[in-house]
Amino acid sequence: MIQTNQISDHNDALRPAHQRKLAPWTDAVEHAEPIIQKLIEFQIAIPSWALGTGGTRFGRFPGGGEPRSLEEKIADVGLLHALNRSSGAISLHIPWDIPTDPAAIRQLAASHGLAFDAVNSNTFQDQSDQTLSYKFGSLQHVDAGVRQQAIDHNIEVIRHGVELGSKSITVWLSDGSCFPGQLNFRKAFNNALNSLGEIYAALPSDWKMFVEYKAYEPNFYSTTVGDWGSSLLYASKLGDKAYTLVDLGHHLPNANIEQIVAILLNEQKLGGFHFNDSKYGDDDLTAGSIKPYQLFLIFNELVDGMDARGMNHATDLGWMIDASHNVKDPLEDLLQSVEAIQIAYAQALLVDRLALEEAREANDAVRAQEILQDAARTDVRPLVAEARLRAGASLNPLALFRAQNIRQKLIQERGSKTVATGL
Ligand SMILES: [Mn+2]
Repeated sequence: MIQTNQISDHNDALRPAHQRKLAPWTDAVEHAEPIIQKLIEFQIAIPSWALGTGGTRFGRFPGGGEPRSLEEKIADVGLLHALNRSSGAISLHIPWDIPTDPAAIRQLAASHGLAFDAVNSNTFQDQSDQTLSYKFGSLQHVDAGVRQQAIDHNIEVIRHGVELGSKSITVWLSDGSCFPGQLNFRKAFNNALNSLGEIYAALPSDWKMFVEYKAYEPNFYSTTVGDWGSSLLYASKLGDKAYTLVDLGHHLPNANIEQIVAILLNEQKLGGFHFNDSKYGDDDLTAGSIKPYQLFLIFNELVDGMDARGMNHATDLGWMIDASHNVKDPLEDLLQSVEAIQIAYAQALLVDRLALEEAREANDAVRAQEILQDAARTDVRPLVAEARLRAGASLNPLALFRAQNIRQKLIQERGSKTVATGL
């Protein structure tokens, strides 16, 4: 939908202003170049369910032109990637996105320069053709038959992922309880662990399993994988291919997520990341829209912890957005999220780590704060834009999206009443 010449025309018009903003950085080329290169390499996967308007239990207000099929979801992510060259992967959700012709789907994704990120299983709702219900849980369920059905589903998800070239499965369980006394916590834990063990045994040798935790919702009294401690426990018991996945919205208020990240990296058990932002809970808001300083502090620990282990920032962890909210155009929201993530990452790369360590060794809390905030208050947007320019993307993806009336075109093509599958 976006042609190369549209991007280059757009960039030509913006280039003089961009060069002026970039000029201060060209004096610090040694500083800027490695950051630009890392930004070019850094790709953030887009989940298939973020392409439609989200909703709440009170209602949903779709904006029109939503993708009606897996092919159209891939086209939407391809469009994002053409605009920013930083969204080069899509994460599918089974059964919402079952590929009927995997070879064709792979080819379509490749034509947009997209890879397949983690596949996601779904045992938090019942499908119409399903024999047993997940009302009271899935992998933790008191009934072995329900557990087996959930295990079989997860293994089927792995099989779909293999066909697409995916290398990981994310298991998020809504399992838990709503009322005190409802659940035997120890039995639920052991049932979930045994079920996860059967799924783990079906992993191909080069695959990873991400165990995602969430504090509450849809269960409101207990969640069987409710925090990073229980996720780490499951992942540790399962084996080397199992990792904890951190979703920013899945914590209780004021949790110190940057500290969690640091410890998980130290234990070599951080596998993947779901970006979003929130004010109250799992709000699914645009990354960086509420707490950009927290996002920076998290990236500061990510960079520090990955560097301490000699990890490749771009490839050694799974990076994904997980958000689906109610009022914005989903594609515009995703462009904003990707840019917010890139900004936080670039700022974290600016941190003077030697000076920070010296300040820590001297118990100089004032100096340590100055070092962090010096990086966090630096406007790195020219670097992010330069990375886009060099990668063949748009200098200002959001402006180009609007200038090309892309949403209006999608509505013309797909209709104003379309609902993305799964939502
Ligand atoms: Mn998530």
